[in-house]
Amino acid sequence: MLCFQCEQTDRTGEVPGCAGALGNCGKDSGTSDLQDLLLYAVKGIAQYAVRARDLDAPDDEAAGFILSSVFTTLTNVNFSPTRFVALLREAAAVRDRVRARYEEAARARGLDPRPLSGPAAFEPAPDMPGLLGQAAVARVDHGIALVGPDITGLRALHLYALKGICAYAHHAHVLGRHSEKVFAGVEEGLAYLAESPTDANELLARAVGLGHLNLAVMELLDAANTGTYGAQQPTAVRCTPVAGKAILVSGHDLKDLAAVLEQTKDTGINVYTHGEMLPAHGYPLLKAYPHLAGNYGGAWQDQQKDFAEFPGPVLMTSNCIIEPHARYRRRIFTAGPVGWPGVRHIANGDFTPLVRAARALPGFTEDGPEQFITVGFGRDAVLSVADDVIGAVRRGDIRHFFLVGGCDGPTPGRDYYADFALGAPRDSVVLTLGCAKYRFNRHDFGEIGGIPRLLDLGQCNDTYSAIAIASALADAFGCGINDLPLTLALSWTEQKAVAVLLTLLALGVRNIHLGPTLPAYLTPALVQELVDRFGLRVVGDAGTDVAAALERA
Ligand code: SF4
Ligand code: SF3
Repeated sequence: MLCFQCEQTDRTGEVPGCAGALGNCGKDSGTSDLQDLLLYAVKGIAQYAVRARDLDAPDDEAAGFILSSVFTTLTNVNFSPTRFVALLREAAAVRDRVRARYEEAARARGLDPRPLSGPAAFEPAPDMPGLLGQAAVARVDHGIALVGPDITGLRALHLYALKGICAYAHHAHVLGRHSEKVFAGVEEGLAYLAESPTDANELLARAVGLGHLNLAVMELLDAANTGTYGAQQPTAVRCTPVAGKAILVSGHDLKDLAAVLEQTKDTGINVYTHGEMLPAHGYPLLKAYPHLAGNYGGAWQDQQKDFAEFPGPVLMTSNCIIEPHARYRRRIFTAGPVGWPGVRHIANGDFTPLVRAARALPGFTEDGPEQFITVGFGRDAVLSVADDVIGAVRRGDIRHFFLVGGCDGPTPGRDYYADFALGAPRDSVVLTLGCAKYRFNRHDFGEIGGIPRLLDLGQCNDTYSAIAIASALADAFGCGINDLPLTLALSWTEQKAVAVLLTLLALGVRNIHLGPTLPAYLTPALVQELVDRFGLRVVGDAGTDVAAALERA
């Protein structure tokens, strides 16, 4: 096992990365190797898929499989080795189908179809020892002795950006939104990695290209969410319980939440959101369910305490899951890409077992004190008051915008983001998204001329809103995004944040404060490159960074 894909990775050894029997997230070595092998198999599908698509014989079902199976390998998504063995077998079958399509399309055009080598020729071993024996070739540092750490790091940057892109694209796909451009881009990116590229300049240029691809995906996801559930509206969300039976839904998947709400209609069971599900309360078609009762707990790293204390069943619809404690192991369920050994998985959208568990569990016996947080400042809501915002900037009432968001996590140094947001001057507005906001979203930031000083744009999945808002402000002021009085402080944990970072870099956004540490797979030379080209900076002292941002503006 070697895994260095997330911010929690082990940095105590000479070479960074989780390499023992267990990663810092709880992923065991066998599961990690199976994940690597699945990615290898998926690269093999992509090799044929690119060729089939070039011959006008795309297999969009295979593309959907690529999205969902890559999603399972993100940090804190799936820890179940049996799921990976099944996915490996399915990947081989999907590859065979795509290969047959390619061969048929080639012959139909009088071409001679060539069998491909590398991942495209991978055949999973029949048993677990055999599969684990195959994993060496799929390791993320495979070939490092030949190509060195810089190329290995750039390949990793690619792979992890593609993981983020696949996760976001999967969320759009389950809501019925996909595009040929996105499918083709994902397939091309994976097929490129299958060739073990060695050109650093090309790898860097392609990394920026993945940023553009992710922008297209974020736009697709925005259209999927708003097209299905309406545009987010500012909404006060109760963050204390009400008496009654209860279900807690965590992760990012709005469709699963909608299904749970529908299947608990008129049952008397209340549904609460946890972690990244909080922004769901802002969507008109979701908040229309009166039993969407409120938000419970904090960000994902608090789940062992939150879930243990919650008096009902819990559903994890996407990242981030951590090892369920005995206190709630029998009442937590997974759905979609998520898995944990021994935890009940609901694959078909029928949440009857969850509802049954809610009926059998006590629920809340009394109401908590009334407390609210406000969410729902998606692009439509913010841009509907754009004239007020622009006027406030012109009058000097708003001096600066800070976007403080991204992932939260258990590693030290993340108080930086709360200090940064809370340290922003009274004449500035703080935009936030992702789960990092739980460190400061219960604080009363007040208003500037009726405009709330804290605007929650939504999940990390709602990055398109942030980009649309920044672009609209830049247009209004007749300048570029970098010329706006806007500073970004990004917190990262997993691979979706890497995709978002590349999108921002692809858009030319400079001087992003990234932390709490930089990705371990980026060598000092690669970091220097990003600093030189994009002004990327690692977070320092929050007060100093806020002051420096104001100085630069
Ligand atoms: Fe380590 Fe992160 Fe990989 Fe888990 S996902 S094994 S914590 S690098
Ligand atoms: Fe959070 Fe996992 Fe990334 Fe969606 S829930 S931001 S870390």
